[in-house]
Amino acid sequence: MAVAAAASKADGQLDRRALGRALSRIANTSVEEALDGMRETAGGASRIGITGPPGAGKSTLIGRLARQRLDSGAAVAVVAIDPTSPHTHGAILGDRIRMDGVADDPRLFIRSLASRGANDGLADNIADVLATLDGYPFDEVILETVGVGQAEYAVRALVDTLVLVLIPESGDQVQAMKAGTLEMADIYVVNKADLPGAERIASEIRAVARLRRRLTSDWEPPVIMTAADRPDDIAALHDAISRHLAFARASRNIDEVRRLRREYHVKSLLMRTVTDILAENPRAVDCSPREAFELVVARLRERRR
Ligand SMILES: Nc1nc2c(ncn2[C@@H]2O[C@H](COP(=O)(O)OP(=O)(O)OP(=O)(O)O)[C@@H](O)[C@H]2O)c(=O)[nH]1
Ligand SMILES: [Mg+2]
Repeated sequence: MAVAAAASKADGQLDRRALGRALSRIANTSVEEALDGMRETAGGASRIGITGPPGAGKSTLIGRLARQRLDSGAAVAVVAIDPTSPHTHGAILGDRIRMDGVADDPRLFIRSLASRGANDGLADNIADVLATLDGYPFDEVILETVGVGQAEYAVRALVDTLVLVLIPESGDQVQAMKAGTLEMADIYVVNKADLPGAERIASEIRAVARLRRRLTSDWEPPVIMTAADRPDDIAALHDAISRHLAFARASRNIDEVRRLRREYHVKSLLMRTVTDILAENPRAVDCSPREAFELVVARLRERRR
């Protein structure tokens, strides 16, 4: 089983203060410093992405899920990317999880990141953060991201199992998403299933899931209806995640996975650098795109000397 196989990691002592310091350093570091401090580690935790529209109940679900995964023996890190665009509902993740009484568990680590800079809805240093976590004895990293659209493409490359959380009001979104993002998820959740309309949206998603099965014929993404206060629902999601992690571990090409993650990492480091260069040279774009491009490339070269 996914969790049992990795359970030995939970025995390793988690140096929370060292990890906290390392993550704070990353938040304030330049790309050059990030590169200098980077070590590639073998292994690394299983990564579970939980994504969906604002206010879908992702944090609440993660709080419940974390409890189950800790109980099954895993040491768990939760990273939540808070969108900078303001929306008012919901407490911050830490508070929500604390309410569930899991935050005191020594095998749980929680960190929120501002979704600064990145053009894909994630945080521009998320790859650095995940690489840092790989150096600590976690069995699993749960990544919460907001969004329906751009963010899913990015997060897909970074996680082993992608859970898409929708709610009964997401009907129009399901229609709009059919072409792309919806097909990327490994597990669908219709959350707030205590509200009316949950069954209708679940059957719409099932139709998409069946289509995907016809295309790939390996994993049939389950559609799970959940309500935060129904423990059986959370258990069903927990089991589906464990099954998918085991499936992914058995079927994926680990070298290819690493290559894709490295590609994402390099691209995000480059994007940060180019963004810095443009910020330092605001007049750089007062010319043709070609001239602006040449200027940025020249500045990039200077930085590497
Ligand atoms: N009816 C109902 N409400 C829920 C359920 N789960 C969460 N909520 C409520 O939905 C609101 C948003 O919950 P969050 O867990 O903060 O949602 P989120 O998706 O993490 O929100 P953002 O991170 O802000 O995008 C809160 O008021 C929750 O109490 C549920 O199963 N049923
Ligand atoms: Mg949240």
